[in-house]
Amino acid sequence: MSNKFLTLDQETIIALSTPKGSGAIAVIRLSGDDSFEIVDKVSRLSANKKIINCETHTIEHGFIVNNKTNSIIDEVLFFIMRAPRTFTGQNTIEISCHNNSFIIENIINESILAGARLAKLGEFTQRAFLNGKIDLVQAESINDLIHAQTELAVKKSMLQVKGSLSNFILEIEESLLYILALTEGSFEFFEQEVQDLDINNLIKNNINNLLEKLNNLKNNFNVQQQIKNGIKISLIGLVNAGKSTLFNSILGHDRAIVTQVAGTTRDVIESSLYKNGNFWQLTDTAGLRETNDVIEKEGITRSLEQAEISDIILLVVDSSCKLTKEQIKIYKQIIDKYKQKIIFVANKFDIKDSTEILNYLKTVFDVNFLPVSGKNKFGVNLLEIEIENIIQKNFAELRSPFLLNKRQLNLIIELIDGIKFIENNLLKNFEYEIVAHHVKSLLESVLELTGKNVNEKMLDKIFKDFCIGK
Ligand SMILES: Nc1nc2c(ncn2[C@@H]2O[C@H](COP(=O)(O)OP(=O)(O)OP(=O)(O)O)[C@@H](O)[C@H]2O)c(=O)[nH]1
Ligand SMILES: [Mg+2]
Repeated sequence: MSNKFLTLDQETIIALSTPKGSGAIAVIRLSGDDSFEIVDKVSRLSANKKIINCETHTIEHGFIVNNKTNSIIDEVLFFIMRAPRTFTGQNTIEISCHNNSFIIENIINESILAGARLAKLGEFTQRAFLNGKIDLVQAESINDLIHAQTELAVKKSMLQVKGSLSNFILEIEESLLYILALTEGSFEFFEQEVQDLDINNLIKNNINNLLEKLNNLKNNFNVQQQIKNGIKISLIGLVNAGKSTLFNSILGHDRAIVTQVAGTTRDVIESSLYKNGNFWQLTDTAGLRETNDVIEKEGITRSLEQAEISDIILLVVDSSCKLTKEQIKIYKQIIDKYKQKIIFVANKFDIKDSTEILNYLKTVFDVNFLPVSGKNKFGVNLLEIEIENIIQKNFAELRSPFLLNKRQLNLIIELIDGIKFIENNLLKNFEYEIVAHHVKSLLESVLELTGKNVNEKMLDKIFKDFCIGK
């Protein structure tokens, strides 16, 4: 379905579609009714014909020329695609040229002189949406696909581009339409109590099923974010426990400063790495302890914030010496709050490697510690496997073939609240006319998800997240 109610500006747009930087070839894309005429003005085909007369979906060899000086700017290939069988639904040409910033600039400038204009952020995808080639969630998925940080996110975004989330939303839309039909149908049975009760139950069951589906989606959002943006892993522990040493050891280079002075790390240090197709956002933090030092205090506040927002905490304990009561208390506070996402690490195991130490830690904290040495890398491999296992476990729990973004999540939450309101307030009192009214407004929110019901301002906001040339 095309979204004709939104204005689609018909100007021909142009942008570099490949990333700036080194590489042999760059692709410049034009889209719009006049693409062929415009490129004809700035080009000369080897086959001595005009692009406007070429077959659709063919490639032609030729040159881009400077009209003023009549000199050749570059030798290029033209990929000619006629509407509507194109990504944007409009006449499209992709010019494959040599990847040199002067050449690219000249080709774009010449085309602008010939009648094109520079594309805005995400404007190609926006046109694909406005021409009904894709819906809004598919458009957003293209952006997600480009920015996907993990292999799994690539797979999910790809499914989404193909319509997995759109199909889910369609199911929601159908469920709501069914509930609407039931409520509207029930006006007629208003006097007959038995039928009324049956219908009431039927509506209730349908509402419950819908709520379950939506709630699952909402609850999975955290894991979805991990798949999308990578997994936040932070090293938390007392001063001098060896966090920075272990951090460097996992990263494979000396990123954080390590000294024997307690309180060396004063701020959150972030670094990322790819492991088995996953993106780890690793953070080293300031060691925890009681202190009056203002800077250190602020550092510790930040460490605790990291613990809160992390997906996985590596709780690092110096296993070479016994802990004081105070120190145990500090660790226990973290454990009480975040036990589910902690990996317990007995560091400096090279100093005293005995099961006695592990037993001691087990008695104190009632959990098993993984022995490692950040210094000589003993056990670091096993620790990484343990991290990977937790990631896989988290990901396995998420069965949905799509990932939401914040806009979509907010609309899902809106839907959940609206449905709950119907269930708790209206259905009990058999107020079907009001129920119908509310279901209708929920349907509007659903349409907003796929973009069948969005205004231009919102669209601009969504497409602003895209890069130029997309
Ligand atoms: N023997 C041994 N020493 C270690 C190990 N890890 C760290 N150390 C030493 O312990 C001291 C503190 O190490 P850091 O990595 O700076 O400890 P930290 O936890 O980051 O300390 P703060 O930043 O002060 O909180 C340094 O002298 C390190 O060389 C280890 O696995 N074995
Ligand atoms: Mg440190």
